[in-house]
Amino acid sequence: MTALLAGTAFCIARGVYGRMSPTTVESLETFIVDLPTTRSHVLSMATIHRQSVVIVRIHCSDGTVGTGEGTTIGGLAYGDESPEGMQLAIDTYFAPLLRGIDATHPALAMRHIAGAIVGNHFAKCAVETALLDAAGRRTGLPVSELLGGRLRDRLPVLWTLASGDTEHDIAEAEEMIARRRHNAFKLKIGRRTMAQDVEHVGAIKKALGSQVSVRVDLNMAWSESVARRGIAMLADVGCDLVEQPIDRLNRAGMARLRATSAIPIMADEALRGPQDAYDLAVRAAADVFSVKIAQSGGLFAATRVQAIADAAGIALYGGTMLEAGIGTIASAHVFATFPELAFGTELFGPLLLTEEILTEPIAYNDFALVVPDTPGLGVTLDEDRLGFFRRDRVSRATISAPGPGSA
Ligand code: MUC
Ligand code: MG
Repeated sequence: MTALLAGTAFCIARGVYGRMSPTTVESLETFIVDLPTTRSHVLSMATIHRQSVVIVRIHCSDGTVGTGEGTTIGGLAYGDESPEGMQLAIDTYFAPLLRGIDATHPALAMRHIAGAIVGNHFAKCAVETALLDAAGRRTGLPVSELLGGRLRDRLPVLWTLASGDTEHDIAEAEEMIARRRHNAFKLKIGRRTMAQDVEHVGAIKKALGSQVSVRVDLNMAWSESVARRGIAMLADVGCDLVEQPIDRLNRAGMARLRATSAIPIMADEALRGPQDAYDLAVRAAADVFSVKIAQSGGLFAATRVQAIADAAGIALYGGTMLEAGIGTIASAHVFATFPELAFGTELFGPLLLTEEILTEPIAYNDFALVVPDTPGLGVTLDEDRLGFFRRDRVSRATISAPGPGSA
């Protein structure tokens, strides 16, 4: 392992044994891009009007460049890593560990990182994505094939209704159905009283009809006792699934709610990687796992969460942190390897943003996302758009432009 990481490797080249220089990581580049959302997105713990996306680029000695993304929701309102914190962690702690190491073994490189850095799941995911993108571009393989092999080319994608207004949500859903973009909807609730929320869900379900799946996400807003009554009432108005109704640490409570619920309970915030997946499975605390690559600690870790769910008979759903194009496609490559995806995905992040940062937008049609089959992630950033939306654009311009009175 040391030899593999050390910058040279003993290998077979053109049938002759010899020492040759491997491809190494030369440098890492990070910057934050602030992208407005198409409307305010109201969650129980935050209302967002923009997404702040950390872009990571890994430059390798063979000229290959891999790209990753680190994105969260509402600064520090959802998780314990902020965009600014991710950038600082990558620049200060990840970059020195990665510079000069063999870039052709992403899993080994990430093991090296794991040995020196605890937690920081979102930052790890961004770096791992960039390493896998570079490896895919170098070998000519899509990331889904590097992860073990894709089983599907299309992923069903639902839409989240979170405008904060029932009539607006109904109109938005009807438009999505008419455009054949989404035919399942997740409603963000937990801000209002439980009775108001149930009424909101019931009105939307009634307007959309029995063919359309309506689910809810509480983002941990309820106590266990409110959840016990609320889940029963949601089931009565035709809701299909309840996501993370109570605090992520109250796993015994999740198990109690699940034992009596008529509709499936999904774990989201409670699921921060394979160990949580195992514990939730042992406690029978969830019917469904929302797998998120960043929350899991990376793409490889997300596939391990899937394996645990599979062994425990837990259904799967492909979750999002409302990532832009890079994070969304990285997630899509992972979910394309899942044998079972009973509840589809919510990979609509780029569609909630006013700005496209890819040269070719992700293809969405007939209620699904099309997973690219070209090398690496299969998407390319639009440098002009990035240049415009980079957070450091103004400060860089200020620094380089001579000010009034300067010589
Ligand atoms: C979450 O908690 O699931 C996913 C979709 C959405 O609207 O918010 C995210 C976060
Ligand atoms: Mg959720």
